[in-house]
Amino acid sequence: MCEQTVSPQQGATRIVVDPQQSLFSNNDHLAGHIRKRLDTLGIRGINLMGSPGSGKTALLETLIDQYTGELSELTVLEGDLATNRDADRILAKGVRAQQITTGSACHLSASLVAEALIGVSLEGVKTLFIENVGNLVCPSKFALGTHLNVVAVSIPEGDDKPVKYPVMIRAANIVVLTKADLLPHFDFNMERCRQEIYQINHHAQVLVTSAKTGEGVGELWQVLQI
Ligand SMILES: Nc1nc2c(ncn2[C@@H]2O[C@H](COP(=O)(O)OP(=O)(O)OP(=O)(O)O)[C@@H](O)[C@H]2O)c(=O)[nH]1
Ligand SMILES: [Mg+2]
Repeated sequence: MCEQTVSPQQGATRIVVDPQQSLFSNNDHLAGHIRKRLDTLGIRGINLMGSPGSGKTALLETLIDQYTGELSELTVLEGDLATNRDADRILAKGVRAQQITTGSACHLSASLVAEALIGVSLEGVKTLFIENVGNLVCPSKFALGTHLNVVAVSIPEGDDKPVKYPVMIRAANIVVLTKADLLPHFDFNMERCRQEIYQINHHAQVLVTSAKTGEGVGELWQVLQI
């Protein structure tokens, strides 16, 4: 919130800025520019979020494996606090990738994405994936200019994670329940989990995938391309 006051004696204007509100509005403004650029180029931007280790990079690797078009149509920005490991995994699949290392920040921001995009050729690209920093709260607050928010929740994390971290579920267009091959080893109540996601966000689509077996990944591609 930005409050403006005028002192009658001095005619001075005092502007009081709420730093958090200002941070979000600056971020939203820049995200709007990124969105316009993606729209102009005909690129679909996807912000992939989820806890550390929920299987985001593995899901991207499997999406790449199952992509039926040219790999040059895909580009990935990888967000992590440290290391280029996730970008290296994507590059090893033959897809352009750029790592963004945030140092201590627990989420990506529109400015980090805009900066990373300076170094990336978007020619011929149809889909831009942005893997956010592993975190089930903070990334949901920062728009990146993408068209879809995809949230990965893995079976081993437990079926209560959506209801315990509703802020992220509220931001999701698609919730992907990952590591389905591990279902036999965990007490994961799929039906209750789906219902709780629906209660938090009845617009979110819920898909179940496994990067190990490839289950559900073709269906995810269909939903991403609509
Ligand atoms: N069994 C099984 N293991 C998986 C699956 N997907 C990912 N894993 C394993 O889960 C671990 C984490 O996977 P990543 O893809 O690195 O997870 P991430 O969400 O990208 O992790 P961060 O980038 O560190 O947040 C690795 O040991 C993967 O092999 C899956 O579908 N099935
Ligand atoms: Mg990763």
